[in-house]
Amino acid sequence: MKVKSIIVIATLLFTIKVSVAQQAKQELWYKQPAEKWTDALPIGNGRIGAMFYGGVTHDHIQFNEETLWTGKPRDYNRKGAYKYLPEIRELLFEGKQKEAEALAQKEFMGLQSEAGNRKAWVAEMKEGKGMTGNPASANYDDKLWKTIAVPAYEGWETVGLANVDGSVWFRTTFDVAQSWVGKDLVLDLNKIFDQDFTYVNGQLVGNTDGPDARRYTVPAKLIKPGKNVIAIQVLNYYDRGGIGGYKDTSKKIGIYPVGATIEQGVSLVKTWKYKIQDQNPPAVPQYQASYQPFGDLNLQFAHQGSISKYKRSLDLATATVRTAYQANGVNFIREYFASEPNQAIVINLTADRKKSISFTAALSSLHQKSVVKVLPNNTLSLTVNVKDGVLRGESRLTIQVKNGSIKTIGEKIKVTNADEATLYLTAGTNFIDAQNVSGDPAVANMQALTSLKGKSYEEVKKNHVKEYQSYYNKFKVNFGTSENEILPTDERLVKFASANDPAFAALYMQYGRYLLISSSRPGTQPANLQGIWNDLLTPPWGSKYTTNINMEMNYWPTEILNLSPLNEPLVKKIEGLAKAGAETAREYYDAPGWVLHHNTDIWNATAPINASNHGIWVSGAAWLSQHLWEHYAFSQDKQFLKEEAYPLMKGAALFFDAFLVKDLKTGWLISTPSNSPENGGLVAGPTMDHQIIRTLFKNCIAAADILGVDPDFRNSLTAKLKSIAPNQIGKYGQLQEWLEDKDDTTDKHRHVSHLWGVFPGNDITWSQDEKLMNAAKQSLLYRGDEATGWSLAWKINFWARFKDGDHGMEMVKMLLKPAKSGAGSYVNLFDAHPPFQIDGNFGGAAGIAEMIVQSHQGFIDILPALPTEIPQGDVSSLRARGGFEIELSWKDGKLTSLNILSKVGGKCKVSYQNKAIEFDTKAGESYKLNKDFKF
Ligand code: FUC
Repeated sequence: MKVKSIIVIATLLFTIKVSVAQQAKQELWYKQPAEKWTDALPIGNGRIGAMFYGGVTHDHIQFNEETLWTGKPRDYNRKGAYKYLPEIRELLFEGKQKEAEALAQKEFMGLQSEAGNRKAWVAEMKEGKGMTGNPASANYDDKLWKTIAVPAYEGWETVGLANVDGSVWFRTTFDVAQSWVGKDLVLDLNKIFDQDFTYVNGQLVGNTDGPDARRYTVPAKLIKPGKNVIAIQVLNYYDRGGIGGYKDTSKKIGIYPVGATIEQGVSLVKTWKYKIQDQNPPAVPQYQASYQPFGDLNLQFAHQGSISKYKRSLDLATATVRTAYQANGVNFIREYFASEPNQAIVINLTADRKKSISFTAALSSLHQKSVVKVLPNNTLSLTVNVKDGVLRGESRLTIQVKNGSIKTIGEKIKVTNADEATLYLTAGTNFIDAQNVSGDPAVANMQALTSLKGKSYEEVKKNHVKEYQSYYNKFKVNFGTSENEILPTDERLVKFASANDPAFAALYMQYGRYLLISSSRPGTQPANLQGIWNDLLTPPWGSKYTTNINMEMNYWPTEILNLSPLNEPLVKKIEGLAKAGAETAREYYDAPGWVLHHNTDIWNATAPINASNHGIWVSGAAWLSQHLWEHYAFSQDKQFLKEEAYPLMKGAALFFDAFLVKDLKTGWLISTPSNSPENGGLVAGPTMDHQIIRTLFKNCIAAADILGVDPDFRNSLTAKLKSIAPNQIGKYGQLQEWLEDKDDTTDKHRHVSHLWGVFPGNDITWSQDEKLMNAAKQSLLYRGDEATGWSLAWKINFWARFKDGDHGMEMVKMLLKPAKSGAGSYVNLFDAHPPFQIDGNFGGAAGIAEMIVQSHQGFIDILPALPTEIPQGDVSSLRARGGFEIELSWKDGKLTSLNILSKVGGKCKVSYQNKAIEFDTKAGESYKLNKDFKF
């Protein structure tokens, strides 16, 4: 072989090796299928999302469509609530917090949805509607009833009655010894969700509605020696149902003589008989609506023989999930992705031996009202109607095969001996916008299927990858290679806290970007508490939008991590909220502009919800306005500032212009009534509000200057700005959370709201006020490190701003530890609050970026908080305020090269450690600096 060709081969080999290494860095992978939902791998096109379990003989694909929610367009505002505002304020000024909260709870909370007729339904259930005979009676024949494990503290949903609310009868027997005769007995069932009518030998012995423990006395006269019968009618209105027993499962439910103990009695922990009486309980009033799962696609494969070489993976570079394995000597590959151009979930099944693809595909849904139908051309449709709401969905599954046969059997599609099969799953709802639900759910399906006509799988995949990479490829990160890179992701996660694996942190950044691209594409709804992934009918916190931190955290990575277009859904949402929030401003505060309290949903709810001790927090609109301003600050897009951002920001500022009141004691302008998110109850003047409002006013003043508009408004804000209550340092050297110096240094609350000014705000910075910065740091030290998932992520950002990269890295390790019962990350690296909440993924990704570059102090700060454990790396293209894109590399913890691309021209100020330079730039030009910070 000639020398030249050896070199060519060597180069080729090297290239292959390098690209494989890069590939590995951007992959989550596992040696086994998912057992739980949080093991499964997520995909999404911003509108449709899915979770893949990757089982060999049974693959489960759970999917969502982002507009399927409970509820309907309605007025959430309590009319004339503003009449109570002066009295609530007065009570707070007088220090009567409890009285203020009580009045606010009564007169100031939003309106709930309508309640069903509980009384009538309970009467019907008691009369035995839907049952034959009287199931309470001792000699009732329950032979044909099914069986269920009792108790189930997490609800009957977890032991076979998934998705059941309503009335269910339970029956069992217990044996009574001769020695018990003549004694009263205690029937201890502890928790029942939600209401019960409990009978022994046909006689009612207890009826409780609500959370109280069920410990009923059974009179001796009801008991006979030998077999006795317990029958319980359980009425469940919402969420988990059934006989719960004890949370601590070492404690038993059972029956025993009065004066004895459960250990001396008969355990009732066993299999009981049950019968569902009715599944339509009356609606429970809700403040806001919940995001809903859509359906499930189940694939059943006819594999014979042993299975080997199993691998389940998610390639972040192409947004493609893959399951690969060998069965009976044949290599099978399944590829799954969510196409934005073709609005479909696409699943491609191949094998390296012809005629090997045989399976059945079926659709189902948790929704009680759901129907699967067979349509022409081997297509299935699944239609769903949400309970307690007006939204309907339709999904379609169609399959294309190469060779082999395809037919429908019953409501399933059966593919036999194909060489290859491609499944297209589409979905739509009747949601058009928060006021309009007149859409046709079939339209999205038909459009998607039409767009797919005549296209090969390869073409569809190529278009998907191209569109996805138009976002994903904008940013690259490399923190070097580490030994653990070769490990499956779940094993790597276990080791991360104690191993040197900075590359895993880089992967986590890219995973955050992947999740945001997958859940928030232009034209879709913003990412909610779970992005777009949810498999529960009653998800935690409704899987909606909490605006006192969580919704905003979802959008922290967009600007810095070069995903700016993904803000579009947030901006559109803010427009909707501003309309709804104007009504809330009028009804609650008799004020102009718009206001948003601590939560919202798909219907743009803006009124206070839940409880007055945390639901009355007024700064949602102002905080969201910061995102509008930041979008301008990073992009310098004046048209956006003029047409979209400024009118919304102005509306938020107009509200506070009217809302702020003079504090009688200090003379400062304060925000009242409000709350330091979820800590300390209803108060006058929480620090966070003042930081947010001050920032809003400053940004509005700057925007009005840039746009040359509204001089009077600008002047009025400038005048008020000086009077807003300032940040204060308290007696423990802490930054005060409240107006008064009343912080508790042992308070470990997950919210660290008064540090908003440090991050995401810039109300407190090193260059403006070192003392305040140190006080803020002291407050964070008092709060401690332990926290929920999103709170850990927030703390990464704080430590980055405090310029303590090593403490930041400690927090990264806490976020990236296996979530067993506490905070951390699940097997699929979803953030665990717990439970799953996606904000931590986004906040964590943004926090690592803040360690590399910051730009909130009027200059670009290079490597401001580099952790010792990330000694080398290269990054392109992080974005900085002023319209700059930064490419940099470092080695041994020191900058080795820096390239700054100026997108729009103008002055650039950069600083690295104690070096700083300032230079003029031209739009489109790059400026290279060496390690000594010289051109
Ligand atoms: C806020 C937080 C909770 C949770 C919820 C969704 O209320 O305080 O921890 O994240 O939002």
